Amino acid sequence: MGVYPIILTQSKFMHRDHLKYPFEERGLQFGDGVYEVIRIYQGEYYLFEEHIDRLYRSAEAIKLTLPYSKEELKDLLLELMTRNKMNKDGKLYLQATRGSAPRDHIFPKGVLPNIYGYIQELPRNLNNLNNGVKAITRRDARWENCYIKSLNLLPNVLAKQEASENDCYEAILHKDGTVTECSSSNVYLVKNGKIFTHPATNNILHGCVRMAVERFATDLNIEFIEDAFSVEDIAKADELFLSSSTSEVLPIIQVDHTIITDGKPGKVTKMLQAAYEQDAKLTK
Ligand code: PSZ
Repeated sequence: MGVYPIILTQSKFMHRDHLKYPFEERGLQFGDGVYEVIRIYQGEYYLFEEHIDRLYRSAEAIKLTLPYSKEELKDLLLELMTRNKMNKDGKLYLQATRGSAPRDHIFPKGVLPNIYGYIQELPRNLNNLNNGVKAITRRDARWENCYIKSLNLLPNVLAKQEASENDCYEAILHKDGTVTECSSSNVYLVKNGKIFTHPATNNILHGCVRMAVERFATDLNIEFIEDAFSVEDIAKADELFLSSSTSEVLPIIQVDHTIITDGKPGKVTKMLQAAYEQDAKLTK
């Protein structure tokens, strides 16, 4: 799906073909930066505030000062949408790095962050949403600060690649048997009508859709319990699902060789999907 031609760099707009990246750039050389992916429905950002807040939290956690206020950034991102005349379903990718400077681990002085953002078309994957997806389990080999949405994604990339090589959509990650999250989504287990998921500690990314799922569960009078489940618990689960900005609320119907219940999306998962569609003002 195509990237729209006008991109945001620093505080300016330009054609994507004109973007030049310096030879020495801290995002490229150190992964020294943070990013966000925001879902777009019909030309409007979904969970906009939540994503902007998280970007600033991530930036602060790596001691990166963004050169504008949240309001200024939101205005720039809205302008990016209108400049591209974007009115479809899609996503925004936005990253901020510690800038361009001679390669040195120590932070450069007096250097502004490099920022770029672009939008891309992305239709909803109704087939996955309706039928569910398969997952593998893998050891969570990441660092201790997974709440930071950092550009360092190598363990995530390797886990997702293994999932793909096993004809699966996601890799469910675990630390000593305790499930944390997936390579690029949060994961939940449903048992006896209750939702279980890893608490929002430093070991997981605090998903914006995860926050929304908690809100939907509360509205639906479904218990949302921030208590981690184990890889062993998966075999006894009634339902399993994951969430992310691009995946939405997505049923998981098989994990490794275990089929979850009858291999079909479960009742609670479907209720949350319906709540999501209502919240995001979607029509199927
Ligand atoms: O397009 C994509 O591939 C996307 S869009 C969002 C993600 C991937 N991932 C976000 C993410 C993540 O990377 C990890 C490790 N855990 C959870 C999530 C879900 O975060 P939200 O709900 O904010 O998208």
